[in-house]
Amino acid sequence: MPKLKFLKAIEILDSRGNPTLQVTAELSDGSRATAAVPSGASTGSHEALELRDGGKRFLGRGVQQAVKNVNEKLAGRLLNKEIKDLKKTDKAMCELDGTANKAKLGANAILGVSLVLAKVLSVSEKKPLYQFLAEHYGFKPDFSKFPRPMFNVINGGLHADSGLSFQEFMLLPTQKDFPEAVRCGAEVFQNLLRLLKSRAASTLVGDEGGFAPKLRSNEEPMQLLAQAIVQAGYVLGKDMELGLDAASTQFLKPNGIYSLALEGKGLSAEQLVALYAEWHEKYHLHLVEDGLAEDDWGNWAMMTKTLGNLKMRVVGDDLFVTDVKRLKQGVEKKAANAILIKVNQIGTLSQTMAAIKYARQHKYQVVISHRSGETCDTTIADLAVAVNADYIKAGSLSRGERLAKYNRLLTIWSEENG
Ligand code: 2PG
Ligand code: MG
Repeated sequence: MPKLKFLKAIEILDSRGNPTLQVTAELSDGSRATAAVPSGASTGSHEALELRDGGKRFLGRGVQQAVKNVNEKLAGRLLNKEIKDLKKTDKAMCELDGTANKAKLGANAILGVSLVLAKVLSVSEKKPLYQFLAEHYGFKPDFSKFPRPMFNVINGGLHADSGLSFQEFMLLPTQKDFPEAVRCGAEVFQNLLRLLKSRAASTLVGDEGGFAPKLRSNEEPMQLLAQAIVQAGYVLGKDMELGLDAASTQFLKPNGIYSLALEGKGLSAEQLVALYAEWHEKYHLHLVEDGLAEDDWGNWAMMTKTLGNLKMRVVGDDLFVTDVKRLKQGVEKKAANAILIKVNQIGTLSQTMAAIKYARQHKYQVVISHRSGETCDTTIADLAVAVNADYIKAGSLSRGERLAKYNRLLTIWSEENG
């Protein structure tokens, strides 16, 4: 068994120009790999802690302390040790941290090491990362069933200054063939560009590569998507459905009312759920993520009952934060029927896998997701294939850090089905 001979983190920049960690590892057999850590903007308050330096450097967002924690504390614990069981190494890092939310060493520090150790072991075993991950964590991928992409082509909320309360308006192609699904999404994206140009609306993109025009209402993006789909020669409801990440914690007011700024009106949880149901009828809205706020458990059950009856996916992101403990609560309360998985919400790959397994056991659908602050690291594409995820959400069809994930999936597809 190879030993860990080299482990080094440095500070790099993510897609928003904010610092994040890149970690490189080398084993005694010469295998070498590098991984980078993503970062969110609309973060759930129950996520593991992302360690930032504060102070003047990078407006307080530096990660020098997290880098130091990798290079001194985590390297001190792992160097010259055999690396073979990732559950053990992840556990060792969590124990060294000793806090419930990785506050001492930083979830960004721990995740960087967790990811790079998986990558370097896959190199050592001469296996593609997705195959290594599947075997290591006991999944049996079915390569004929690739995750369905969720293309976030109109950006709002904290990801753009479009003024939209809802954060992500997504295209969900129905094609089973992954390259066809990508083509369909890309064609609609290009038609959306034309449509916006014809209306003299802005075609600048937001954090996740979706357009961010200033619109009059939160419904207008749904109308635009429906139109772009027709213009591209596709049929809404047949070739394509729609998805929405409301990220609603961001517009919940202390009085329990969800405030839609563009419309100048506030909605109760029941009214918001009724709106999703209406959009299901009108626009084939198939999936709603964080349709209600992260601690609104009681209303989540009401939402899942209502939308679940329409066969819609009700996805918990900030609600579950990739944490088995919160997911267990969700299963007990029948709060949702799908979970969004983000590796940095929990901070190790092994805990991420545990959440995915628990979700599967309880018939929850699994969505593997990027963060709004990304790098060109493509680990989540391999992860999605390894666990046979139902969906993958990696942003729009522009911006290199988003396309890196879809292009990696196209590569895996061609290796396995080509
Ligand atoms: C989300 C994500 C990713 P962020 O809310 O699902 O799209 O955004 O990374 O800003 O939390
Ligand atoms: Mg979300």
